[in-house]
Amino acid sequence: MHYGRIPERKRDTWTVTVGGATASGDEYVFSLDEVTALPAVREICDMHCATRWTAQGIDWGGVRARDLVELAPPAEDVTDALVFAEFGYAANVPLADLLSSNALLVTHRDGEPLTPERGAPLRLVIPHLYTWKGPKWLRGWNYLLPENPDRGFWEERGYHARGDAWSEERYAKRR
Ligand SMILES: Nc1nc2c(c(=O)[nH]1)N[C@H]1C(S)=C(S)[C@@H](COP(=O)(O)O)O[C@H]1N2
Ligand SMILES: [Mo]
Repeated sequence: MHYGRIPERKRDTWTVTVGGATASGDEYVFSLDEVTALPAVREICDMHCATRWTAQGIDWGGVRARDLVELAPPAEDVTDALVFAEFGYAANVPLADLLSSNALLVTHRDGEPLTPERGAPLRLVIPHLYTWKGPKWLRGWNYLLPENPDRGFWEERGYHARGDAWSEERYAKRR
């Protein structure tokens, strides 16, 4: 389930851009081959959508998001990332969650390449966060400094900045 269209862009022209407050100040652009050259990992986990459905035992294959963070490190003060997809979908993800060993840049499901519908060629999966924190058709992220107000698609509409599924962090608190 997602908002909007499914992109048709080809695998060989797909890039992943890491920018915003990087340590070097540079923006990094990776080809899909560079991303998938990172050590392969496979992980079985559940998906929790904030609208209260859960899908159990999904078998994801990909690489660790933290391995890409290592190639494109954030500046010292960075607390969060705005992770974005093709066509403007984006989600706020705390850096600590992006660095968790379970945070995957997924290319496969059940051992097969992702289908376009499921986010091909690349999607972010962070199992302990609500699924809206995992953009399908991932195009990269921007590191955010604490004073940076950039918000994702759902965060802009009142949803939680972290979105931990086990603490049921669906909505941002009103002040
Ligand atoms: N690009 C993009 N990624 C997205 C979304 C979206 O609207 N656009 N929806 C999110 C939400 S709310 C859910 S529940 C899951 C659904 O993933 P599925 O289609 O594999 O079930 O995708 C997430 N990733
Ligand atoms: Mo969702």
